[in-house]
Amino acid sequence: MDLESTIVAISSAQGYAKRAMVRISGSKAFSGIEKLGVKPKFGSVLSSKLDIGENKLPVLVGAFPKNSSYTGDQLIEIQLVGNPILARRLVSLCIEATGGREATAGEFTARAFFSGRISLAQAEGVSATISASNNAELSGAALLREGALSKLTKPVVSVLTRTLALIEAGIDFTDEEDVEAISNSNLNCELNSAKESLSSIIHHSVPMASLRYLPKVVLAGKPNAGKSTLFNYLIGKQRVVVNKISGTTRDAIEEGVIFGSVKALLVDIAGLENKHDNISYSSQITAQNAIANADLVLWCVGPNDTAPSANEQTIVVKTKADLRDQKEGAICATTGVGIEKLKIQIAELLQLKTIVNLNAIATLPRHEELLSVAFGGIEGAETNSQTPELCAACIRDSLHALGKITGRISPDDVLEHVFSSFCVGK
Ligand SMILES: Nc1nc2c(ncn2[C@@H]2O[C@H](COP(=O)(O)OP(=O)(O)OP(=O)(O)O)[C@@H](O)[C@H]2O)c(=O)[nH]1
Ligand SMILES: [Mg+2]
Repeated sequence: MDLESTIVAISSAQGYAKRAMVRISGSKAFSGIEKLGVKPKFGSVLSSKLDIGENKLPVLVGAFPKNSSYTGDQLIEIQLVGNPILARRLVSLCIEATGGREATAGEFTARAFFSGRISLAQAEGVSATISASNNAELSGAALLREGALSKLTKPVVSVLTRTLALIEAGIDFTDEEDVEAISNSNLNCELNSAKESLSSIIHHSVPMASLRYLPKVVLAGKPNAGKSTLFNYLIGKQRVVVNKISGTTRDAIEEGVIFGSVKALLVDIAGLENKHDNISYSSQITAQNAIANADLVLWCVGPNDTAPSANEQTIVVKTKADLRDQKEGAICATTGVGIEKLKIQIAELLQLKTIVNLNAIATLPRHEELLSVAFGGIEGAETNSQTPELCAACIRDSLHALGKITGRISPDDVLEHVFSSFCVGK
């Protein structure tokens, strides 16, 4: 991995936006920006103008000195108007001025790791934060960024390192029969304590991917109950056909919606009925499957339908308030009456269902594999506790795997694998 070149990239999201950001990191970052006519001060943000093509554009330039920047090297952040063509032109100008090159995916964070600013697990937390799609994922990513996994595995590493040192000392002193570096019972006790700690970490961890799961909210009820009208209202566009003829919806249609702070998949399905022709039969099966897989059912009840009882999986929604004598607690999806209250009710129920155990540690597939290898190493050491050389080799395997979590023992290919999942500019 080339750590010498000065690197440049657009660090803001792709496409048009209010603002865009271009970042430069490396030893030529300051001299480069000065060549473009801007004289930034360390640790401050300067308002200036840059000649990017035809016009002088107002920009904000933040300058972070070596050792106190994100990357650990000189870092310049230029904010400009969010036009992607101008941002690309600025990248080219900066590359020319610094003699650098365009950054590859995750290279800014990779530099932060190589300069010792962050551990590998923390770098992975940065990537997870960028791609988080809900609160649960954000909390998981925050724990990764704070290095929770590295902190938790640290005591296990100390026990194993100490035990390994004693076993190795024992091997060195094999000639001196009265010297016993570690007794068999102490060895087993240390290995058991390391195993229990690691088992507890594994037990309390949840795969990051499982936090990405979007709860399914299904609109069910009799035909013509007003499900599709409510679906369109909740997603904010005319996505599905609405008609007074009952049996209009045949397929299950899904759209992403945010209820409060929970992102969910809203599903519109066919009205439930006892028809036996071929098409109805398939759409009834589709509808029943959707209900069976729902995290929450919004059971829509028209003015003439009978209401099922509500439970923690079902909210009974009385539709078409305008056509009812008793309007109390009913919604109207053509005018929006009562829907804000319904959304709050949905959000509260979803929040309960998607609650994350704050003590749980979010792990990426790489961590799961390494934790399992480390655990296997300790088990191997226990099995071979009577044979010091084999026992030591197993402990070394375990330590090696734990070291890879924080990145202390990391070959280049692992690092490239980790940072390639980042976006360019981060
Ligand atoms: N007056 C009034 N009409 C409504 C309301 N909501 C829906 N409708 C009408 O009721 C009819 C059926 O609405 P849909 O949303 O298609 O009902 P659905 O439950 O999806 O029906 P299926 O797809 O056949 O199961 C349409 O003519 C809607 O315009 C409402 O709140 N008030
Ligand atoms: Mg419908």
